[in-house]
Amino acid sequence: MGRTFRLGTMLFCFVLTSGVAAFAEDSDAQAARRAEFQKIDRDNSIFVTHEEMEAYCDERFNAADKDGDSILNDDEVLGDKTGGMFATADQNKDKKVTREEARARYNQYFNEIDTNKDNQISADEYVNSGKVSVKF
Ligand SMILES: [Ca+2]
Ligand SMILES: [Ca+2]
Ligand SMILES: [Ca+2]
Repeated sequence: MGRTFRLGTMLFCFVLTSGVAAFAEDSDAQAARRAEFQKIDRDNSIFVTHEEMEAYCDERFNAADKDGDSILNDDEVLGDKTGGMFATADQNKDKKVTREEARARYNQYFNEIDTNKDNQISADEYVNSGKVSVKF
């Protein structure tokens, strides 16, 4: 029994170190993307669905919407780090971003990243999307 336990522990350590090694090969930007992906993938299914992306959009939107009127004005968009995605979400250029505009932008982004068009984003699609400069 002790032997089985030791073998199990060794196996566990091996999996652990190889996991760490895999992560170590990521560049900083990729590691950041991977961490972001894990945040969006709420149920840890290793795929991000449209629903999860929309939930993430709402979360970011609510955090940016300081006065809670469901519209992001210029200050709210550019005033904090959430800029990026929301700054390009303003379709009609009235310097306000509605929740619908924000969701539309995230949806567009989702479709850009979903390179194999299976309506889910895999970790690899996310990390290697070539959109590393896009800030959510
Ligand atoms: Ca998921
Ligand atoms: Ca607002
Ligand atoms: Ca996909």
